[in-house]
Amino acid sequence: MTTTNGTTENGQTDRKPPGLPRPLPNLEIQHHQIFINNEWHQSVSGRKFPVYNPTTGNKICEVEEADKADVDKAVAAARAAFQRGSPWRQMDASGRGRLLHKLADLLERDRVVLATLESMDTGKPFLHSFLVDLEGCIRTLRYYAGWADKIQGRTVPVDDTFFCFTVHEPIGVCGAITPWNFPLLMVTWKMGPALCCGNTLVLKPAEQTPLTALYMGSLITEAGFPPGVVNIVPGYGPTAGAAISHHSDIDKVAFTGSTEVGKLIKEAASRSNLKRVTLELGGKNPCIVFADSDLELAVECVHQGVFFNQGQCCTAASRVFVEEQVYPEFVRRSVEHAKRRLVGDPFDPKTEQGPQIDQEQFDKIVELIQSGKEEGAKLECGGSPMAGRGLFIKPTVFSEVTDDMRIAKEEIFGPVQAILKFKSTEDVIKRANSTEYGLTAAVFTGSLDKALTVASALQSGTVWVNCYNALHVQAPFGGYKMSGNGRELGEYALTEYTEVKTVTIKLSQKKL
Ligand code: NAD
Ligand code: NW8
Repeated sequence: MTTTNGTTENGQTDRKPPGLPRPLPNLEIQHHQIFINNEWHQSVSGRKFPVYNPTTGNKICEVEEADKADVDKAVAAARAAFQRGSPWRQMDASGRGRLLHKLADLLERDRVVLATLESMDTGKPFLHSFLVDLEGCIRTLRYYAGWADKIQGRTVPVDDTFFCFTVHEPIGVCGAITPWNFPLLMVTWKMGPALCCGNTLVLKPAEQTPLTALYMGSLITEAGFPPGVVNIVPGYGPTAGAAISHHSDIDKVAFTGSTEVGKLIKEAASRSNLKRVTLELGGKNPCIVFADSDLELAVECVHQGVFFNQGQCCTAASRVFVEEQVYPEFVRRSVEHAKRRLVGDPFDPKTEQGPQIDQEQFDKIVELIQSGKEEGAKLECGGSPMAGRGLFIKPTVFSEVTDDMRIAKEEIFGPVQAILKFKSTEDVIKRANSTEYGLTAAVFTGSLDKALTVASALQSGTVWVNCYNALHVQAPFGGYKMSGNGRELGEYALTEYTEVKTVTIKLSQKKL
């Protein structure tokens, strides 16, 4: 097998230049059952659910459908694996790091398989799966592998009749509920920190896209994780997902998805056992383009920012505010970019945009495009599905968008760019902040002063300056306001997967 750097597995240099990775044709689906205790299980109910390829509409396979009874089995396995004295709890911290590195090695080995599966399941271009999603997955696992033996408590100076120290302990059994837009990447954002801190995991992937998470099950076993440390329960949200959020023997749940479901998760946590909750929800992310910016850079970044992953990103650049002097030029160039965007077969290396994930999302996007037309935004290009092509939607640009329009307020999660105009910095800051969301924002300017002023004023978990989607595994990611609670990635994520124990020892003060 050839690796990405153009060497073969035994280290010899390949004769051919590395070139582009190629997807695997006719890939057979090997893993479609429930993964508990490093074994594959059928569902307790005997039910299965279908998984579709959004590009063709064809059924890929059926997957065993987990429900509450299966979640109970998975939680019991995760609890047993977390017991004091278990192999996982006895393992030294560096051992956890070695296992995570081994898992990353296996993802590298099977990178083409996983990228092919991800593209079959989501419709995202294969090269994006390979170069963005899998790259992010591998980096995330390696980064948290490195943390495993560097998680330390402190000694705390209290008065000198005590000795006081803290221990950062794993929380226990962690639930993870992940979305369909970055199926495997979101699994690693939860699995990496959960496992490096010594927790055990019950993971429910999105029902639309469970295949890469299930494949990970086989790699978890192969890497040598003890049984029960990772358990994977494919199934629907209101059944398997709710069983996790309501479970009284799950100590923490991490969720990525819609704000609506995020609220249900927190409510379920409070009604059951007050499990810790981290949420990564949506955004209506403002991008502010000043007249003094490098306009071509801004146009290109914002274009990728809104259209990347078929527009299905929590970070999507969905409100673009452009300063009035450059507004017409920005719109003109953005339309040019959108018209040039290649929509088609995700397995064609030239393709930049595939289909939307499913009929429900497709209908929601088409309805929001319609609302934009009716509310008086100017349709510059696109504005409709690709005729006769199922779930494909043309890259769509609206100009003359105003703050009250639905396309300026609601998360569209589709290939729709809304361009608004602004006059003054004070005005645009207010407008950018007037939303319940606060996930990401971007500023394009040549002025350091403007960049820092706006970055400081925006209520947003991330602010990008002269760049977009610049995610790094070392840097925390998460939302202000209703975009979420807590942070993923970076050192900050470790605090979401540990409890702090304070141990205070009274010194006898006897003369020795
Ligand atoms: P969703 O929130 O319903 O799904 C995300 C995950 O939550 C899935 O695993 C799902 O099975 C699970 N889930 C659903 N209902 C649940 C419940 N009652 N209890 C526990 N878990 C439950 O998202 P969706 O319906 O697939 O998409 C709807 C909208 O959500 C999108 O249009 C988009 O605006 C937003 N979204 C955001 C992200 C993100 O990355 N922040 C990802 C996907 C979708
Ligand atoms: C984790 C993720 C990344 C990474 C690189 C490039 C473009 C878009 C995304 C992205 C570790 C290292 C790198 C992206 C990923 C997820 C979301 C939105 C954008 N991630 N990337 Cl939700």
